[in-house]
Amino acid sequence: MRYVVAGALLRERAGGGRELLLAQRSYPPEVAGLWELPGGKCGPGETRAAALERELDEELDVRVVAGAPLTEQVRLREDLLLVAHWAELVAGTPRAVEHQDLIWVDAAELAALAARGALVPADTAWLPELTVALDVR
Ligand code: 9L3
Ligand code: MG
Repeated sequence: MRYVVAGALLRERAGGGRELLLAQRSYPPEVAGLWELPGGKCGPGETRAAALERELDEELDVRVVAGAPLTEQVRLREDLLLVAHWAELVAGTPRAVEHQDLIWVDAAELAALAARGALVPADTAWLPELTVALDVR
């Protein structure tokens, strides 16, 4: 089994509450313009944590430490499983190196994006877990 690992980065929003980083895909055409948790494929022999830390360095130019996995996993293909981990930002400010754009969303903004079909379909599996994390106060 090969893995694609995506990162859930949370931060405190000024004025209260939490927000989640979403990245807007620029390829392939089926999902270009849709928002995802950033990440990518694990290399051969690479741990999922190491792959996530490398991918977010490449895609966002930040240093992160991968934390616990989210519960939901999504079968993308017979041999490809999409997983997500919480990630802690340790250095840098995310910038869109490979994506069209980045946004930080609260629970209501995440729900609004989902309602208009603006999320990468596979990533909607994490909506319940992400919403709970964003709603904690
Ligand atoms: N994918 C889906 N949701 C995500 C990520 C990071 C990736 N949050 C899918 C899109 C591609 C495949 O996984 O089909 C590999 O991702 P990438 O290496 O193109 O980012
Ligand atoms: Mg990627």
